[in-house]
Amino acid sequence: DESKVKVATLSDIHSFKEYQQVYNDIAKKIEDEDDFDVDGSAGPNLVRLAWHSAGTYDKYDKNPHTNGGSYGGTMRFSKEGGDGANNGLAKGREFLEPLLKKYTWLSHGDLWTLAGVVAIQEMGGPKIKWRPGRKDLSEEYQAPNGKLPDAAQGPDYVRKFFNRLDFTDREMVALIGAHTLGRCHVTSSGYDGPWDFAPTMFDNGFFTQLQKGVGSGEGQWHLRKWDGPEQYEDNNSNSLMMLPADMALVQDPKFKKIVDEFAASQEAFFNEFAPAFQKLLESGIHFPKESKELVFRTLDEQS
Ligand code: ZEM
Repeated sequence: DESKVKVATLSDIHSFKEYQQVYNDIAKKIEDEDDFDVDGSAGPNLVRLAWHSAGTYDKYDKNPHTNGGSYGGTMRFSKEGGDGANNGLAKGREFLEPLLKKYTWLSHGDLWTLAGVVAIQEMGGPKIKWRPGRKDLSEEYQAPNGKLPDAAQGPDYVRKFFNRLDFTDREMVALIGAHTLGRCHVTSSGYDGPWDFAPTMFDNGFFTQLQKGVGSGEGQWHLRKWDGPEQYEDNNSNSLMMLPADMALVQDPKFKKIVDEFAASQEAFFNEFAPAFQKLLESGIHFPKESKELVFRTLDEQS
């Protein structure tokens, strides 16, 4: 049954030093390959890879074959990897492939979640506690398609979606704050553009932009006129974007209060985000009591 399959296996776990070495290799590769995407860094793609590997989890589904989560690294198979929501992530998976060759003991789930942690920390984000022990599962464990969120939806959908993953309002608002990173690619999602002006910096920029809301004044948001999917564009530069599901966070009064708090205080955002991201990456996995939370040093801290 469920409680016996997705268990972090302490016997296969390596030393902190070895995981820090994997961390460093990923961080250096991000630094070296600075033409990965329009904005340079592979970091945003790797954060999205970590999130999509985990965000399939369904707490209401007790069947380990279908209830998703990052444990089994099943996005490597064609059904889950081919879910439209995962368009663009093959690039991140290929980027990480050499690490699997070098560290043959590392599972896909551990690698992809660790890479998300590396990317966030190296781009200036908070320290994320991380635990190893995921194991590759066979293709019978692929999450069904359609388990990742629909960007065209509003507040009720967003709340219900993240309740399925067991998150509170504060946690879900904080998690979506990861849209401070990266951009939408027409070729992947059909949407277009970045959310803030520093897409390779993990800060509270998503909230300071979003807070301005929809309207006609300076710095506010209007619907973009184009033949792509419905998205918002900012009045000042016409170069930033918001998804309908982002705008949901200022349409719902409970969400809006939290957006205001995170826009006013990056520290409040980081304090909420770090444990929520750890929880996301550990969704549906049973960690034995003795499993240690690892906190990695950034490349800067080691130099
Ligand atoms: Zn995203 N996200 N996301 N997200 N996301 C995109 C890109 C990125 C939603 C969504 O539809 C989209 C979370 C939540 C939600 C990142 C991290 C996290 C894109 C653009 C879309 C359409 C993909 C493309 O075209 O390349 C929706 C509807 C969400 C919830 C309601 C959470 C939670 C995240 C992490 C904690 C990141 C980093 C990107 C940028 C990727 C890149 O390649 O630049």
